[in-house]
Amino acid sequence: AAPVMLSRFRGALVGSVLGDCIGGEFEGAVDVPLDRVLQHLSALEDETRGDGILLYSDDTAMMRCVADSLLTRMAFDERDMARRFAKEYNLAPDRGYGSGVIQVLRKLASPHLKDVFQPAQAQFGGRGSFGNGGAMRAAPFALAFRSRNDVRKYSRLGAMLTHSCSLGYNGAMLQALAVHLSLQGALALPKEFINKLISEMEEMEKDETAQLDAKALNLSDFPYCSRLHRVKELMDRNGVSIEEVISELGNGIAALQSVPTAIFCVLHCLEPRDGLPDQFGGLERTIAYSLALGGDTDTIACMAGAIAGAHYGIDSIPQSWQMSCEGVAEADDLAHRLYDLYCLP
Ligand code: 8NA
Ligand code: MG
Ligand code: MG
Repeated sequence: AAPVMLSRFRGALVGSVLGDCIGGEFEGAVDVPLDRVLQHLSALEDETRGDGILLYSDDTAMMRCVADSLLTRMAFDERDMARRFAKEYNLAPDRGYGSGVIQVLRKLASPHLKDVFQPAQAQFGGRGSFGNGGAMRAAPFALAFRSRNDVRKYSRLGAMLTHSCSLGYNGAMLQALAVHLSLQGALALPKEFINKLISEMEEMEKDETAQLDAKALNLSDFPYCSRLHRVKELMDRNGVSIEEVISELGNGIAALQSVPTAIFCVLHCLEPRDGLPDQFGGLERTIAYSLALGGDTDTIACMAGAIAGAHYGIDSIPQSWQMSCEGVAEADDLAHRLYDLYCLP
């Protein structure tokens, strides 16, 4: 089983980087025809293409900070992780960070800061960010910790360094748990996979803070659970259109409008789909489909890529795609090292 698990670890982090790099092309686009997606993807196979390597964005920059911190400290250390976020932002501020999170990253750079969770709590009039920036970087938590309890606990805390609204950190936990289950092969039974995630989120959304945040934002109670129920309905429906997926699940920068969407992309693409090339494997289908939804394409493809990569493994990822994206070798190295950490007795 060991080589299978290593392949899944590598698939998760490389899949995440590919989604970010390849998805960047359509970030913020309202309407992305499938033709354009397939054109963009087939250009990756052309070694003579002129426009060079596809760069990664904030999603990968922060994911690397999470992985580096967990590896160096061999545990979750909030001060170390916060310092890495701040330092990375300072070195490369133009990676496409959300306009709110930049203020947090600047405050985290201060050596006088006592409580590293405080800057995030001050965001948006004290409500905290509900953006998907905690979720986009959550995959390494699933690779660093064996116990599901630890994955829950530390993915939540890791997200709270920038996203203190429960919609933000609960989205990050959902993403980490989806990767955790996928690493264990749980996508072999898709119905059970989604049911497990629903019962996980039921526990989290019982929380009083989660209930209050949902009310304050005019959302129904148990917002993640209700989205995941919609995912389940869409899984059962034949010939579901892109428009339906966007209107039922969303494609935006809020975690609530993108984490369940990414999970749906993975589930929907477990089988061949009309409009996607027959020669595509599941990971290629998942990334193509995520891009065709438009909206926050880099982040949705990054999250879907991590979950799908954990399921299909590194060998499912075309070499030409890997060679077209910045940061793939580094992500692969982090995955190897996280695997060694995971295997420690
Ligand atoms: P963030 O914490 O700055 O949140 C992103 C945005 O969500 C904010 O700038 C606000 O507009 C809005 N927002 C979040 N919380 C609240 C709130 N409580 N009240 C009102 N508005 C709120 O950044 P992040 O780290 O969560 O990043 C999220 C996304 O932004 C990522 O996808 C990242 O790639 C980036 N990004 C997205 C686009 C795009 O067009 N989709 C463009 C550039 C950057
Ligand atoms: Mg980004
Ligand atoms: Mg994005």
